Amino acid sequence: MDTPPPLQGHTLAGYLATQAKADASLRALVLALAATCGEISALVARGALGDVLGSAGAENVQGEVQKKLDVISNDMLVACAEQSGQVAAVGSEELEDVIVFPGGDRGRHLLLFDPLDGSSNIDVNVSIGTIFSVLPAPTGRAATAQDFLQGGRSQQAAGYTLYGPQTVLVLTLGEGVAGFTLDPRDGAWTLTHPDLRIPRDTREFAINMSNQRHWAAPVRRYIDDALAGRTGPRGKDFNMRWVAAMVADVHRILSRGGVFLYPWDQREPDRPGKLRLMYEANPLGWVVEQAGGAASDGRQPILDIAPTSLHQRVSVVLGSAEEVERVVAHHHEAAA
Ligand code: AFP
Repeated sequence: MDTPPPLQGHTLAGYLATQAKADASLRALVLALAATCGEISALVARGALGDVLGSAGAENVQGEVQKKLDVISNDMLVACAEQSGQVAAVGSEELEDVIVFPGGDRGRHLLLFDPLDGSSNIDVNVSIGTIFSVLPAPTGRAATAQDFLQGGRSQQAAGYTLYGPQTVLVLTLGEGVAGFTLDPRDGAWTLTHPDLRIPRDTREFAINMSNQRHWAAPVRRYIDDALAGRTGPRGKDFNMRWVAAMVADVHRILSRGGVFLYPWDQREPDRPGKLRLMYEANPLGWVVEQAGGAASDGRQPILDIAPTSLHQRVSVVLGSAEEVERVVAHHHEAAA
């Protein structure tokens, strides 16, 4: 029998204690976030029994109809951040403006989150998740909305919880990616995946094919070549998966490889993409890079993008490095 990696079986707190990049403040924040995500997981699991399904009857800043669980989980994460004492201010996909906490010059971190990613899956009992990103807060003064506009490489911690058949927390602190499984009996997180790695090549892609006619030429070319299979230019058959919750598609890619695309399309030419840079692309892009994969907007690494606004959207290609590089090459050739 193989010897298990040394940290397997650690609690989340035990794991954090071994991480040189996590100081006491960051450790306390990650533990607080994990505890709240455990509570969200319990609500998700109760579903109709907990009266948490259905619409909240309002729209968020993105113009999307909010689900009850979007609102509940958003409020829980805001409260978690404030009560942790480690956070100066939060930004959420569900909130138009950032919230600066009273005494917002003391918290060491800024927290960004998508409280419930994949909202359209909630009422049909399909996987959803919470995505978070931690950035450094300014010191000696209160945080402002402008302080959130830091590139993805400034992140101090990032990850997600996936509420699926099991609830898992996937975390990076900038030295690899670790996965923890929640025990719903006692709310404990145990390290079950000490070193998640994405294989460089794959035969699986994830994209919403119903948008095919709207894509730009480089994306069409990539998907056409994959669909041509063994007798086409790629010389191999591809499989396709699409969960409509990025967090679940990314988790599959972390588990067995694959490439995920949500590209720009011509329906709204002025909009760079559908996904949000600060709440989705940056945290998941960093997780993917830390697991040996790549994350790009088709031209440059997601993490190199200098944000200009909190709710900025972006085109996303991420996952197995060879496939991402191929999509990027198609974009560069088309631009030449
Ligand atoms: P919601 O959280 O608003 O449902 O959006 C989920 C998401 O941003 C991302 O998680 C999915 O990959 C993508 O949208 C699905 O989009 P389509 O519904 O256009 O396939």
